[in-house]
Amino acid sequence: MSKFPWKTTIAVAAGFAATIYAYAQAPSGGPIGRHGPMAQDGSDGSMAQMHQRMMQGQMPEGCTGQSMHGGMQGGTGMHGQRTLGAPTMPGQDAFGTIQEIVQILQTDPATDWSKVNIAALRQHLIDMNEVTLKATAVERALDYGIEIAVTGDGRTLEAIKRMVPAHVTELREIGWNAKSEDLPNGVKITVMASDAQPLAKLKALGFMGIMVEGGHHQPHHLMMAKGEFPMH
Ligand SMILES: [Cu+2]
Repeated sequence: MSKFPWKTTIAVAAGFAATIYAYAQAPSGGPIGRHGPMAQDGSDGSMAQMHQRMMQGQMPEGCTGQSMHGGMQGGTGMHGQRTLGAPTMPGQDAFGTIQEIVQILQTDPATDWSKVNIAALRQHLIDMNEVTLKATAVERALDYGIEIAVTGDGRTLEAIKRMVPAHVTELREIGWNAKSEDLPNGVKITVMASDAQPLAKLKALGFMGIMVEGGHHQPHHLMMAKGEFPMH
């Protein structure tokens, strides 16, 4: 596989996926897809702003109040059935993620199409799928931390080698006492407990909970699509 700049591209797979997934489905209960998965109303284009709104639980501009929690509001019938209108589901989370990014790029007049690289984003989303759904994670409690052997073969192993060490680097940047080392068929992560990350929490989080810490994927995906990650 190509060498992608995963050092700066880190994980947080599930958190990302969940956020975008929720976002993409936002209009599910509303009256007939008044807005698509993302800023089809032409609003925004700034990932930073969008991310901020997502974190605040707000909707894209132009959306009405029923979307984010629409399933339980507006379009819900007496017995809980949704009011169905135009479909909004993109089909797959990765498909919806790319669709959203393309829409953002299309609504941003500053997009430099000579640099846009959707294929790179797709490869990263395949990595995320492999690591999230197919990697084997064997967790072992240490006296003051947790050790996780993350292994796989073929495409899964490639994804582990790209994503896991890069994520551990990101964890260190946010203050975690974490390290990774190569295994023949994967990567071993060691995370030591701290006041902020007590042992019980690390054990509870386990591999995927630790992988979603941070929240770098959304902005990184847009950067990848824009071709703004240096290849190395
Ligand atoms: Cu990602």
